[in-house]
Amino acid sequence: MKTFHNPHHAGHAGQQEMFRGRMVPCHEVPARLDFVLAELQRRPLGTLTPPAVDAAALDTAIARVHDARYLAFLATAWDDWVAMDPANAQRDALPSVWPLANRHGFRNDVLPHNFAARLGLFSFDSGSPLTAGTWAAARGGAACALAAAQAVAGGDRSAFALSRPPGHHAGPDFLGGYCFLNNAAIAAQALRDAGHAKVAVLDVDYHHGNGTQTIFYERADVLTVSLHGDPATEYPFFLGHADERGAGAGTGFNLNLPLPRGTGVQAWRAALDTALRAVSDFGADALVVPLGLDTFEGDPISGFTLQTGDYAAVGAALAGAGLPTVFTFEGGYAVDEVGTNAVNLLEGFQRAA
Ligand code: Q9C
Ligand code: ZN
Repeated sequence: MKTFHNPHHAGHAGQQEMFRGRMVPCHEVPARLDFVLAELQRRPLGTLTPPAVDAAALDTAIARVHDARYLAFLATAWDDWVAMDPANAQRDALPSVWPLANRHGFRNDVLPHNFAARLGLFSFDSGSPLTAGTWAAARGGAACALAAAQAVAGGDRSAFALSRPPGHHAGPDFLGGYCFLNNAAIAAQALRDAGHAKVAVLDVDYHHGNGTQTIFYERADVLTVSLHGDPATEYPFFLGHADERGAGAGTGFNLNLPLPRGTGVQAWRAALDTALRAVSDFGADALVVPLGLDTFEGDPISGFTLQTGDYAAVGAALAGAGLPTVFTFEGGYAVDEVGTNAVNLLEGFQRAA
């Protein structure tokens, strides 16, 4: 399994996120990736390189998934933030005002000139700091996803996009949940564009993959499946319920398996089997796994109780799908254990594949 790691990731290093009325240190820190990289150096699964993708091909791949208006916002967001006030260069950009959707009458068709308003327009939480290096890091991550998809489309059994910031909460035109560009969706679309007729996304992060669900919600060529903490109590709260089955042509091509906080490995593995059956019934010819390790018992912001020793069997179960597979690195905030847990899963996959 080739791993493509993002050389620009450390440029995205938020200082603080808003949590229950105060600012707390960010959970999504550069050390997360460093620990996975170190573990892959200790227990190699294949080559470990930065992605080498054509810049124009990368722009195309990103634009297949994200709206032009959102990408234009992201590309200049840091400069626009600093232009508001030179002192902002020392502070992360966080939103503080949002246009509520649905019946509230706020417009989202008129692009505000005010940067704070635009940041709110394109985001859904105040926990995802945008910093000087965010755009380069997010783009570098998309390059990892594209390189991994290209490797798999070229015949590799599997590939790993080892990047941060994560991606599965980012939608066509919004950031949130520490995510800016949806790496898993970029990989899935790249696989489609390379000729894979049916691509399944099986999201095993603790949190519902709302961005990926939204991107593919009306499509029948990409099945999205997510097992996650029940949004009734868990982030991202406003999506991820079992009755969301897709819309229009995509009806029947989204499956959510919400599980209560406190779920242990036995019930979680049963849900994974249900997810894998759906992938098989769909007739997928390629698989993308948004790989969050925040299902771990020791995760500081999550509520499942999987153990380090459980992850190899999870990897083996995923290999049982028998599909060319791209993994994208998502959540997992128990920094000391995230490398061991990630490589346990990937090694379990590789041994069984
Ligand atoms: N202070 C991913 O795992 N807020 N994103 C949690 C805890 C957001 C998680 C609040 C969690 C986002 C990729
Ligand atoms: Zn997560």
